Amino acid sequence: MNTNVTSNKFVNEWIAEMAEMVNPANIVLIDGSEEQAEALRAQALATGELFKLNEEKLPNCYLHRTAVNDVARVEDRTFICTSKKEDAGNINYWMDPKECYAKLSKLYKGSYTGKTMYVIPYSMSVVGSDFAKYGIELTDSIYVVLNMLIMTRVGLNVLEALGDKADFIKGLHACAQVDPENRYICHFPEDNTIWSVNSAYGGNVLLGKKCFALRIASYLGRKEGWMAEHMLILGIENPQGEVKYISAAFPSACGKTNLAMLIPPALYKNQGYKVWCVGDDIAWLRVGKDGRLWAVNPENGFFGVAPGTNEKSNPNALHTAMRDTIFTNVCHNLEDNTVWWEGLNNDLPKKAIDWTGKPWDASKFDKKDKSTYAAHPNSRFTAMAANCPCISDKFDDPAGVPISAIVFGGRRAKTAPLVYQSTGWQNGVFVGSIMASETTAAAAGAVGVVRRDPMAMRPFVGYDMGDYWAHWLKMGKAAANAPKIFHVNWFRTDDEGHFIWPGFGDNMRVLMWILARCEDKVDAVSTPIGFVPKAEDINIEGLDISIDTLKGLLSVDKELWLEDCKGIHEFYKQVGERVPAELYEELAALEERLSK
Ligand code: GTP
Ligand code: SPV
Ligand code: MN
Repeated sequence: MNTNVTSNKFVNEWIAEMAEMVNPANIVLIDGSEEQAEALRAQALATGELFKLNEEKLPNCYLHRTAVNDVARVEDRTFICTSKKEDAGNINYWMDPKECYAKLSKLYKGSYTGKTMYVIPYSMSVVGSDFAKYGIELTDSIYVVLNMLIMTRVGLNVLEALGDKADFIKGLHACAQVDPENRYICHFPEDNTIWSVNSAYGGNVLLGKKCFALRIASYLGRKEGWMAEHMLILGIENPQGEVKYISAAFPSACGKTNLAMLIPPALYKNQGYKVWCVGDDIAWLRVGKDGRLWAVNPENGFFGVAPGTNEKSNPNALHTAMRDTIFTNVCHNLEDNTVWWEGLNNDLPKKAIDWTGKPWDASKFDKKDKSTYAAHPNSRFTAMAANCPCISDKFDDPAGVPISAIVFGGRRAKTAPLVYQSTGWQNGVFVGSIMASETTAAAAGAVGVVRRDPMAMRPFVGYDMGDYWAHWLKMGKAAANAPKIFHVNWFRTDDEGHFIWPGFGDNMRVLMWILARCEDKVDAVSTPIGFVPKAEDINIEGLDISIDTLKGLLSVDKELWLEDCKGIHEFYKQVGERVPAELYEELAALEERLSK
């Protein structure tokens, strides 16, 4: 078999080595052309890997179902394989690289027999830009190829840009038996290598995304002096046409895609405000010559949560996903060969197939019982950024956008107020390090349990968490005009468990306060945790909530916070010896202010 599929000898040698292990029937280089993609789609339709949806209503859209046991990232099967265990740290799962290669080699052995090896050359960020990093993913899955074609920049120009260098991330994926007991997502940051086996789902197998653009990239960023973060990027344009950019880190399924594409409430829209989406999941940030942090979205598409997406909550995402989209694990509406999910609308399809492939009985649907749902709670759409009605004109700008504010946030039923501002970079890093959130369906395991998720990066830091915080502190010193750091919580609930804040588009009201703070246009109340808005400075015109409700949302309960501090101590202890002293100082100072 000819393994010389490129003109780069390092790439070819690696392909030959991997091919010898997995034993493909043939090797196909993905060139990024529409003809090749169309032929692959036809093949996937013939085998039932994809279903073609209604061409009139959903042009060029497809449905895919994964195995029932393969519907989310698997954090306890995700490993960082550094030669020294302490470099992966206490929060990551670690395996010795040699042992891991040996173990996984057995699982890969012969796994492509009778199948094609697809070679996907892709770039994270604009090809040839300062931010760009290149990867090659080998996979036996057409679904993975078609998703990567949407999510990353794929094509022969990537190989041209790579030239004869060995500077690329080597990704090997095999579906194998999709066996959950032998599922492994392993990262070898010292070797620029990712090995994924026995899964065919999203974040486990689209190796450019979490594996490369966060875990490997965070490792590289520390080494090279930049940052890879689990952040959306959006621009707010004022009526004078000036755009200010905000990046925000929320844990998985906590509202990044929604915030990134928000529609301004009438009160702002009527004045001429506009919101532009640069990215919905990942940001790479570098210090610019002006001392500001400049960010790009290294991806080329959105892998968004379907449930809850509707004409009211996120019309931009819905419109983005109306063409050229691959839907995964949503409900197949047989009435008109379209798709449906919980929270799309109230028209439960009468004739439908649920996400597991079985006929769905709408009469048994019970909102309180997830087992009656038609779509999986972590069902997703893979859609092109270029199809997004509010995509920023800076999306393809190789320089990225300058960030005015960094926003952290999570799902907290009680403790965290609607918004607060840190007192400076170091305190802001502390605020990020103590983030906590209720777990969601985006990862396998229990849902709704509060856990620490610093910077929304707990599952995605490719090295020791303490070192990661130290890197954040260092970046603040390197950036003379670093962004201001804030924290938000859209998810406070009342005694019946209902969300108090309306959320979605109305979150812009909070972003406007954040920008006003960045421009020193509004003052604030100093509290033990940081600066909180005066209630009258959050515009609630046209909303159904009173100023007293808003005051409640902004309140800081010292007892709850002191209780939370215990959890922070525990977490810092777990992170271990490399927690920077500055963060312990911040924690002690916080406790002192709370106890006064
Ligand atoms: P990942 O792609 O997993 O990283 O998720 P994400 O952070 O992009 O989350 P996404 O925007 O897809 O939102 C996840 C869920 O949270 C959806 O079901 C949304 O409907 C819901 N959600 C998003 N924003 C808000 C909000 O402001 N308020 C409330 N109550 N729910 C929200
Ligand atoms: C997340 O879980 O944060 C996602 C989806 O964005 S996945 O690509 O599966 O990681
Ligand atoms: Mn994400």
